[in-house]
Amino acid sequence: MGESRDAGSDADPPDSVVDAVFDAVAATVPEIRAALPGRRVESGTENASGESVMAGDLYADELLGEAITAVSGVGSFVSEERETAVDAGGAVGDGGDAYAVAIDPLDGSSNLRSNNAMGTVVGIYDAPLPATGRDLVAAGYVLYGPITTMVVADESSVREEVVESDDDGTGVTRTIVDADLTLPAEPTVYGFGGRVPDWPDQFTDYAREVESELKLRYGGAMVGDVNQVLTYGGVFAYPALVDAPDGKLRLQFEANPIAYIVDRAGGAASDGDRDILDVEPGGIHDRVPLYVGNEALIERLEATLAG
Ligand code: AHM
Ligand code: MG
Repeated sequence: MGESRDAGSDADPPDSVVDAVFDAVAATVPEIRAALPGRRVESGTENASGESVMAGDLYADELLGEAITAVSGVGSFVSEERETAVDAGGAVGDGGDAYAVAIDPLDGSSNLRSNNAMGTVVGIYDAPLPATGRDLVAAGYVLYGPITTMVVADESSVREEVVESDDDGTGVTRTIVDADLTLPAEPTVYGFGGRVPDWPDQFTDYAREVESELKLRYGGAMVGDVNQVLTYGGVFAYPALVDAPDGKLRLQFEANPIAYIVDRAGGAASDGDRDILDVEPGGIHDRVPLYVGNEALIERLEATLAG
């Protein structure tokens, strides 16, 4: 086990805005976990992407929104579950010294009903949103699995922490279990989203090759599936579909932060044609195909799609 510290304690002030944001996110973990059993149903509303929102999505969004906008140095906050950005005070980008934070509060929330893994995704941008992945200064995710872990990537490192509630219920303790998270050189697993009949032919060709080499591990939550790739090596994709050429996942909240993390861990991420981090966004809720994992597998994917 590595070093541990209490998140958000007054005695241990964060070194930076980035640290403070991840302290705030980690501090919500016990409340989010505790609230989920009663929130496994649809809320009856749709989000900006036209998807049905679960009660758990709304609760996580509310809690994380409050915690993150309270961080000094966060100037703007935007979530997959909100139409528009929240002004949190402080100018972001040129002339300003505040950051914009984008989150997917509960990634893979359709897994709530079946009690499978889910996550929270966080991107911290040094530019107003929508922005490119090159504007990220840090990104991370929480994985609500049998244990709760948080992976945090910034300029200097990618680390994995275990997040546990303190015995007295006053906060959480974060213990670094891997201070230098690196994608294994030898790939082992793959997981691809969408229905096979909806895949374009070139992607089906690629999938046929990959499935003859690697083992299928797909759980239906990007955070869980990418965490398997980071742990065992391999490739995750939510591809372009014949009737949805931009795929399903959102650039600001999902693809950019995951691309940043995997890139920093020694892997690569593509939209099928170029590095995800170079994709120019149109709007906050833009979707993008995502292919992410070991560099050789992503290069082969791009070559196969190019025909
Ligand atoms: P969500 O953020 O609304 O939960 O949607 C994103 C999730 C991803 O976690 C996952 O990769 C994908 O949707 C799975 O979609 P599907 O259920 O269509 O396979
Ligand atoms: Mg999501």
